[in-house]
Amino acid sequence: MSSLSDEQLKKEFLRMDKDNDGSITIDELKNYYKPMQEMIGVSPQMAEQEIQGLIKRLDVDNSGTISFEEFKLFCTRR
Ligand SMILES: [Ca+2]
Repeated sequence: MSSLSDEQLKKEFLRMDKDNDGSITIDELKNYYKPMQEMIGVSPQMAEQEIQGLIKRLDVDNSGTISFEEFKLFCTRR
């Protein structure tokens, strides 16, 4: 059971999907996570590594972008 509803997931997804085309690109993901990581004092190199790892896990079909389905799968998987 997931504690996040579809609606919450969608909101989170749309926050990252800056151009609202329904998929998150690597750049969009970076733009979203970099400032957060900088805020908590993660070095740019570490941040880059973490983002790359995240993309690998998120982009199940290796399309280079993250669809809402992929995002949802990632967030609801335990
Ligand atoms: Ca997008």
